Parts: sequence; structure tokens; C-alpha cells
Amino acid sequence: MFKKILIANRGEIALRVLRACRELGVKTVAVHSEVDARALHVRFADEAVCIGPASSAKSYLNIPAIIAAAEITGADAIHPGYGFLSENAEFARLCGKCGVRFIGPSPDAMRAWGDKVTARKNAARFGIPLLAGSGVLEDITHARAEAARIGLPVILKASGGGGGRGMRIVRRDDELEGSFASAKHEAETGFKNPDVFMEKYVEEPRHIEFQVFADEHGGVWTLGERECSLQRRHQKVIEEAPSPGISTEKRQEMAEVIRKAIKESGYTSLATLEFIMDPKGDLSFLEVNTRVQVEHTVTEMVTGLDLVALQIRAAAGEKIDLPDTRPWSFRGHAIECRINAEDAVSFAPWPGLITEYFPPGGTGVRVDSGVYGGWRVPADYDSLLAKLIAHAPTRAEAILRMRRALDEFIVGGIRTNIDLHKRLLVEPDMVEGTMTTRTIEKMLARG
Ligand code: MV4
Repeated sequence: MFKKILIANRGEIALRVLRACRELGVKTVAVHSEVDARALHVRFADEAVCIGPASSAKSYLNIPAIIAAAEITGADAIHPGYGFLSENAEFARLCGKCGVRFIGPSPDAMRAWGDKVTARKNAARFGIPLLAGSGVLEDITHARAEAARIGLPVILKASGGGGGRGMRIVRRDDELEGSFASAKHEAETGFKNPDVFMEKYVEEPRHIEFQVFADEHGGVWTLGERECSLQRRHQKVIEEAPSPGISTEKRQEMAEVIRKAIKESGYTSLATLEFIMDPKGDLSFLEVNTRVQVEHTVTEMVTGLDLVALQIRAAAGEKIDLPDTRPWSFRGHAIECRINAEDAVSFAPWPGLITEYFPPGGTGVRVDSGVYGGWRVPADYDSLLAKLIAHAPTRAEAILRMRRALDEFIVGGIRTNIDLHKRLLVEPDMVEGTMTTRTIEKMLARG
């Protein structure tokens, strides 16, 4: 096992990783920006190093400062959390070169699955179902030919994009040229990779993702799926496990295909495979996330596993001895609400001083947070304050438990989206489990 892990992140995920390290008996190093000097992750770590000013580019994305901090403190591994440097294959490679273990997949695996065109090729090779689509589009002539073959509507995506950035929906032939030019421009200026490709566009889909874990000894486990359709502008708002849209048979079938693909590709560590579900119920592969995800907690609650501890143990080369159940059998149902510092009407981030903070508790309630009463939420990072997770034997009980927990949650001094969550938990699509990626937009349009 590692002796000392540097956590290259902040907020609730830095605390989440710190807790796993403590339970594994591993010493911890926090890194922080100037504005985060009094943050909880700094207080909970054994050591802390200031790596730069507030701006992410100069602190949590500052590769030389982070690697220097690992060298100075004698850390033998770096956990990247999510966001920031977590999917940066070059950072992972540099860690290795400096003799520090990057806790995640190999840099080659990060590249192979991180690039969407390559990921589609890999998925196809291993029999994972995917949408009709193209390879890299060379020019507008090529794009026209592919659109004719696939059939409108199509969607143009940046191969190196993510989180919905760089996407263009094309419904009519006369839109293709302009959309291709702007998608191409956005890919060239916004991402390191200028490649653009095309897929059949699915209207009003659900977003469902499968969690996988693999050790370095050929052990691969598919740990079920999460329903992530409740999102606004590509930001997830509520996630749950299992998905109310997936049958036991479908889960079993997908788990086996995914397990084989991950095993045969030699991938190790945590991975999330994102799928889109069309109105008929067919699942198609979209992309892979090669890091721990914000919503990993709901999978933890229904599997009883500590995914971050597993990720660390696998990176240390340990042979993991989980039972070979396919798929993993779930214990009840878990729902996560992302509690953000934001305005209820404009959704603008709402940083500032938290004057009062009382998180809910009680049976089946988990809160992963990095804030406290007296903490000033900086304007420099994302607006996630806390993840509120309700776990219960059935989905209906998990909803009741979440409503109860939301009623208890007190955050004073700043605005939050707690009321939005209360509304969502009585929304028919949520109560019935029939949500799509447009549910929130439609609810807000009703006023
Ligand atoms: C799509 C799609 C429909 N058809 N691809 C958005 C983020 C990125 N991960 C992929 N996304 C989508 N890709 C095809 N071929 C619709 C979306 C999409 C979406 C996907 C997941 C979760 C929320 C979404 C909201 C709008 C659009």
C-alpha cells in the first residue's frame, strides 16, 4: 500500500479521498490555492501545501506545482479526484515519470477511451451497442456523405469535447454546412483535439451510465448502472441507482458485454460507460469517463462498496477479492441530490459567506460536503456545496427519505438549489421513474 497520498483536488471529493486514505492507514497531503487556505480538506489532511493563487489554472491545474508538492512531501501517489487534472493523460504520464503513482488508469488507457472517436472504435470492436455514426469528418463533402448515410437528424460532436460542449444538432440539410464549420471551429479553439465526428441524434433520451472496476490482476466487476437523466444544461442535478428504466435482464446483458470489453482491453481502475436510452428502451454507447465520478456515491450505497478505497488499492497493485457476482446484486435504492450555491431563478452561482450550516442526518442519509458554517464559498470554482444521498429498501422509500432530508437541510447566508430539489421530488416523471434529459427543462418552462 502507498505510504502517503497527495490529493490534487478540493471540496467534497478531496474530503472523500482523505477519508478513504485514513481508513486504509495512508498519510495524506492536501494541496490548496490561497483562497482555500481555511478549507476543510486542508484541515483534515496530515500536511498541506499551497500551490498558487485562486485561479484554477494557477493552482489545481498547475502540474509543476502539484508534482513539486508531491516530491517535497514524499508522497508516493497522487489522487486526482474528478474534474481538474483527473482525465489529463499527460499529467498521468508525468506523474509516472517523476516516480509518483497516478491513481487511475494508465495514460494509454486514458487516451484510448478519453477520445470519443477512438472510444467508439473500441466499443464497436468489443460488441458494445452504439449509434450509427462516422469517424473523423475530413471536410464538408465527407460530412454530407455521412449525413446522407446515417439519416437526419444527426449530431456533430468534438472528439475531444465533453460535458455537452462543442455539440451541434443538425435537423435539415441546409444547416449542415454552417454547423459543421462552427463545430470544427469550436473543436480547434476549445479543445486540444480539432477532430469532429457525427452520430445519429436521439430525441429526448434518458442518460444511463454503468460503473466498472478492474484491478491489475484481471479482475473486472460491473457494479450496475446509475440513472442520470435529471440534468440542466449538461449539469447533473439528481442521480440514482439502480435506474428505474432498466430491467434485470437488460442490466445483466449490458454488464456482461461491458465486463468483457474492459477485460479484453486491459483497462484498470474505475470507469464509467455513458449510454443514451432511446424512447424504445435501446441503449447506445456515448463515451467513457476514466475517473471517479461525482455520483459514485449512489453506487456505493447500493453495492456496499467503497469505490475510492478500491481505486486506491488497485493502483497499489493489490489483487482485489470481490465475489464474482454478475451483475452485482443491489441492496435497495439510493438517490443523490447535488446541493449547489446558486440562484433559484437565474441559476447563477451564488458564492459568499455561509452563516449557518446544518446538514441532515438520520437513518439512510449520507452527506458528502466540503463546507461548514463560517466558510466563505469562493467564486473561483464550481458551485457544488454538498451531495445529499438517501438510501432505503425501495425507490419509493428513498424518495420519501430524500424529501425528509431536504426539509432538514439548513444553509444560511447564501442561495441554494434546495427548493429546486423539493420540486423535483414531487415531479411526476421523478415519482414514476420516467424521467428524460428534458424533464427539468419542461418543469421549469411550466413555471
Ligand atoms: C447525444 C444526444 C443525442 N443523440 N448524442 C450530451 C453530453 C454528452 N455526454 C453527450 N450528450 C448527448 N449526446 C446523440 N447521438 C443527446 C445528448 C444530450 C445529453 C446526454 C446525456 C445527458 C444529458 C443530455 C442533455 C442533452 C443532450
